[in-house]
Amino acid sequence: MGSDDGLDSDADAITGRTGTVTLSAGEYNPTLDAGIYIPQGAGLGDYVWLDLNNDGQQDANEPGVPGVTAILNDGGGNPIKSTITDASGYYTFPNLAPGIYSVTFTTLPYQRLFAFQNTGNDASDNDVSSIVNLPNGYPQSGTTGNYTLAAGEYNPTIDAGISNAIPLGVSSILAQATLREHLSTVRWVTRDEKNVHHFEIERSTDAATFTKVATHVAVGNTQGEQGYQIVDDVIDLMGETIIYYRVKVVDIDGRSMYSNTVSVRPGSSEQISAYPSPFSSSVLLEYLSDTDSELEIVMTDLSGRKVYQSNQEVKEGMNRLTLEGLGALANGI
Ligand SMILES: [Ca+2]
Ligand SMILES: [Ca+2]
Ligand SMILES: [Ca+2]
Ligand SMILES: [Ca+2]
Repeated sequence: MGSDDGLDSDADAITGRTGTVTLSAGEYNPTLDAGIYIPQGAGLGDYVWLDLNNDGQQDANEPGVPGVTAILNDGGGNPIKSTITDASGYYTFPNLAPGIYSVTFTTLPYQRLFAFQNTGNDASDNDVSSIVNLPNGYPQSGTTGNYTLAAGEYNPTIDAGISNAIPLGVSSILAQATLREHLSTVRWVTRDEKNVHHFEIERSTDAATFTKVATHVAVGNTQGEQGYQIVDDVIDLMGETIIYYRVKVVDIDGRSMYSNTVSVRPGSSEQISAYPSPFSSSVLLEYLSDTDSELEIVMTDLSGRKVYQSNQEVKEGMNRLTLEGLGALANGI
């Protein structure tokens, strides 16, 4: 019936049987819609696919994803049984009692996310609407909403889409640097790494020309903050007034982004370092003072223009000062 064998019913309207179809071992034939499932009770399925164009819809050129575990839950979300998608990405839970069900999909391919959910035609969309993530930020599982099956109803539209997009980068990176004797310690904190490969620590004495002085492997995929540090021996640069550092984030595909630029001052026994965040209007200063005194804070941008000035009381030892309300001035100290 109908011109599209993928959409029509292959059951004979009178006998309820399909014609003879040859299946090889393990093969699932998704074109046998009505005839295979309906005779014994209700059921649901039936597909996990790779959403190549990331539109949340199954397209003709997009492949099924084998080996994904599908868990059938009752109306209370309690697992009842599980199966695994076949070589073509299909799964089915046949012969179910009428009732309320949801499906949880787990064991996704390595470092993949779910596709856009409930976008467009429900017959060919991704129905995963509730996702539990692993510590590395990738999904441990995703669960659909609830579906009500009537007696004898088979619902093949409960599908999961796997996103083709590989997320990259970090949502933020913040660096700081301190100098003790002739050793610079450069610390940086990332937030939400996605497929980060490594970091390159770059140094400059003029804030214009930077040279790579170290590399550091990345955890790669994180949720929340992750800290790193390296120590850079600058004994040959102790005659410089100021040494700048920045950290380059390199993704697995070679894309990169930079942290803020930070600095240390070899010529001064008093050390100051600033940790501006590109996403806030405040700056944290760490200032190592020889005496109790008043510190005049002057910030200039990279062209030497004065952009901020204030006086702060400091005590002998390490002082931590937060400067608020800097707005757009928080870059380029
Ligand atoms: Ca698609
Ligand atoms: Ca849907
Ligand atoms: Ca659907
Ligand atoms: Ca389907």
